[in-house]
Amino acid sequence: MENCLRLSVIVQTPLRLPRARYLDKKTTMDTAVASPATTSADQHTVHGACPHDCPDTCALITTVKDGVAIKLQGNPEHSHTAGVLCTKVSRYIERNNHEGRLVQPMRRSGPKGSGQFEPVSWDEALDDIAARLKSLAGINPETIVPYSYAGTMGLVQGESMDRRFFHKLGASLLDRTICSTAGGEAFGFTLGGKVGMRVEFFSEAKLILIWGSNSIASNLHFWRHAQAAKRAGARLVCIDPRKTETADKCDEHVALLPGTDAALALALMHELIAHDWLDHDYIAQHTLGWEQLRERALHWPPSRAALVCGVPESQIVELARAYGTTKPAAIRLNYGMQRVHGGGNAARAVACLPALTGAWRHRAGGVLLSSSGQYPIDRAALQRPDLLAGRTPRTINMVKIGDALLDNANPINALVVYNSNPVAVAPDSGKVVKGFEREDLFTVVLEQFQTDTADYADYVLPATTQLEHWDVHFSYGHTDVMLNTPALAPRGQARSNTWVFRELARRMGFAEPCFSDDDEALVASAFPAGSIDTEELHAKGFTTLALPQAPFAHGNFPTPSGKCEFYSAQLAAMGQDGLPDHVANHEPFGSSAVYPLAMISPPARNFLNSSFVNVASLRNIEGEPLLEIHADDAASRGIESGQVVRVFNARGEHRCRAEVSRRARPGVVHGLGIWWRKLGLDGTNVNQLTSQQLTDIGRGPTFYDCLVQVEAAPAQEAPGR
Ligand SMILES: Nc1nc2c(c(=O)[nH]1)N[C@H]1C(S)=C(S)[C@@H](COP(=O)(O)OP(=O)(O)OC[C@H]3O[C@@H](n4cnc5c(=O)[nH]c(N)nc54)[C@H](O)[C@@H]3O)O[C@H]1N2
Ligand SMILES: Nc1nc2c(c(=O)[nH]1)N[C@H]1C(S)=C(S)[C@@H](COP(=O)(O)OP(=O)(O)OC[C@H]3O[C@@H](n4cnc5c(=O)[nH]c(N)nc54)[C@H](O)[C@@H]3O)O[C@H]1N2
Ligand code: SF4
Ligand SMILES: [Mo]
Repeated sequence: MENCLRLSVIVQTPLRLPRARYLDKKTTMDTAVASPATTSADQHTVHGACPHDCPDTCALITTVKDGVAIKLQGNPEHSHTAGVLCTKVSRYIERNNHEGRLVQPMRRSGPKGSGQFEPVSWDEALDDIAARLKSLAGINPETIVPYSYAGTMGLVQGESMDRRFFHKLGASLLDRTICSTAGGEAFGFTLGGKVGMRVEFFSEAKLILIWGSNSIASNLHFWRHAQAAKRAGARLVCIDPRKTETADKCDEHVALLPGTDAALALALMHELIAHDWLDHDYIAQHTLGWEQLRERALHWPPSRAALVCGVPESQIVELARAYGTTKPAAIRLNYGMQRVHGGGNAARAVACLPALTGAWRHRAGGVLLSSSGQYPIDRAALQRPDLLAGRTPRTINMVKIGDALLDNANPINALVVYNSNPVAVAPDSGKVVKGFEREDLFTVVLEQFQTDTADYADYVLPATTQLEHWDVHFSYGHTDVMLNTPALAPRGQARSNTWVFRELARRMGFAEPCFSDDDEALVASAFPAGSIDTEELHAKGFTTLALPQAPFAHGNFPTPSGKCEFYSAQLAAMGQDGLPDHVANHEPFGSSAVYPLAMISPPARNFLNSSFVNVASLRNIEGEPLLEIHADDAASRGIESGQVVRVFNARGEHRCRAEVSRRARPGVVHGLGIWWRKLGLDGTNVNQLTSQQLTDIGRGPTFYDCLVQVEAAPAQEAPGR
């Protein structure tokens, strides 16, 4: 490994991050390591899959010449990708070759969070980590906590050897709730799972409600189908507090207040009932709880919902007419609308709509939140929960990591972070940072880059990227299985997550044969034999699941009753309302004179959560952390575009640039995310303001249920950049 030799010369003194440049700028790749898709004398292409947390899960083709990636493009043969990648992943080679890539294991050499590290060998790092974990596990393994999310969505690098390791150890379990559990579980209680329309049939719909989704930014390949529908005469309606780039391109924009979607959905039901735009036969045969839901919906005339949602009554009436009278009508729901207290109920209310009108009868009718429940993934084989051997460790909710790290009664003594950047992405960062600062907390971070979280590590272990490791992927926006074959040798001393957990397992003395499975064996075990076309997967890099075109045309919902459950006995048994209802925000708009503005923090188009924030060409497009604010709210505070503002509430304060924007409605401000704290104006990001409160269903985060006040920062305090 010539790279490592060169590095050991370069990296002699303790490192000061993030400013120090600790990597050689020129990237030297070794030879390609895997079977190519096509080959010529010195150049070949390799099939891959985009690993990012995005519904599109694109098929990639990497062209490799002399061991160096020279081109990355979308696979034109994969119909969902259609040869097109988003701006972010078009820059994946830039990200891969980035001078900030971590290429050497490092040990902390200064105070926590100072970003001071010294290089160590893999053996030294792994021996010490294993020894520390062993000694903690000897007292109580539950004091050890894994923290991971969807930095890669891959089944192998995201949820295989890592889970086996922590199961065998008996570590605390992590409730991975930070994104989708409110809506996901709500769909489970209503439709029976993360199931719904096939994305490709949206192109045949005549009405599409794009609900809580900025599709152009975060679901580009769905947007292609919506555009095709529009060209064929469909009407597109965007339901979103923010006038997004997607709303700009729709026929209609319903700019409701955050957290009021259930009220809107119930008012739509009210109108469907009042005008008898109902499919009585479908309701009778394939739904449960119609009489109760009818009763509930009749309490929500549009006039009432208009007050709650902060939109004109006439707009609700018109939307209901369009939904009740246009066939086929499709709803693209996304997770943006469920990051509030009532997110679960809201998703349930929306999930009921297509059964009322019988929209499911047509393949271009229904609703899609996530398609991931349709994959026959063998998670027991990948994750081996049997290694718990009857133990039932406590579960930590990842949303509440701030509180959990500061809980002295139930201490966390070691945290192993991978595929996630919690210091930037978890809510209530003031507490998260305080937790990570604990001198008595042993923190290991597996990362590709020196993130905000890596700054607090005791050991930073350099991770491979998607171009450098094996994986196999499901998708939550389409229904193909995707294979990722490594195109390049790992950069420097970077190693895959699976390699690290295999090595740790060996050092811990875990003797089960499953700890020796290599990555290709893990790929092979992800789907039960015969459930997918493995030959096609390996030949083309993708294979399509065999699924019906209109999944619920004849009912057959995967619920306990086999029907669309308007009324859920399961929820009622949990002490919850069995019917969907409007559940007010934890911090309802208008409830506080001190914090009169509702803040949402949706994704910036050129970042993917906190990934890509360090890629200069993309960061330059986004500029700086921004707060979009309506002209009236700005004027009453004497704020002008470009000015630095203080955004604050009882949890904290964050400074950023104001942009007086037509995208904001009165009363709602948008702090686009998710910036790295250390690249922001004052070393914070929007999560300094968000809370650790949970959703009604699914124990999810409430990032968009957050009241703040905004004021101009005194001129002398405005930091330059
Ligand atoms: N470019 C880019 N793409 C991404 C991501 C990214 O960060 N950047 N994130 C990825 C991830 S992690 C996910 S989970 C998926 C889905 O990602 P989501 O986070 O759901 O992203 P969006 O589709 O942008 O949807 C958020 C939209 O919901 C709106 N919204 C906020 N509050 C409410 C509300 O109360 N009601 C309604 N109706 N709308 C509301 C926001 O203004 C925003 O436009 O996308 C993925 N794709
Ligand atoms: N305010 C606010 N906060 C939010 C949201 C919001 O809308 N507003 N959205 C929330 C949502 S929906 C989500 S999903 C979460 C996302 O939060 P995270 O899942 O933490 O996502 P990222 O910020 O992209 O961080 C993923 C990290 O994994 C690393 N990584 C990628 N691949 C690998 C690998 O193979 N190995 C290892 N070891 N590391 C790898 C990347 O370098 C990156 O730093 O954030 C949530 N936080
Ligand atoms: S981030 Fe999404 S749109 Fe971009 S390449 Fe990956 S899967 Fe495709
Ligand atoms: Mo997410």
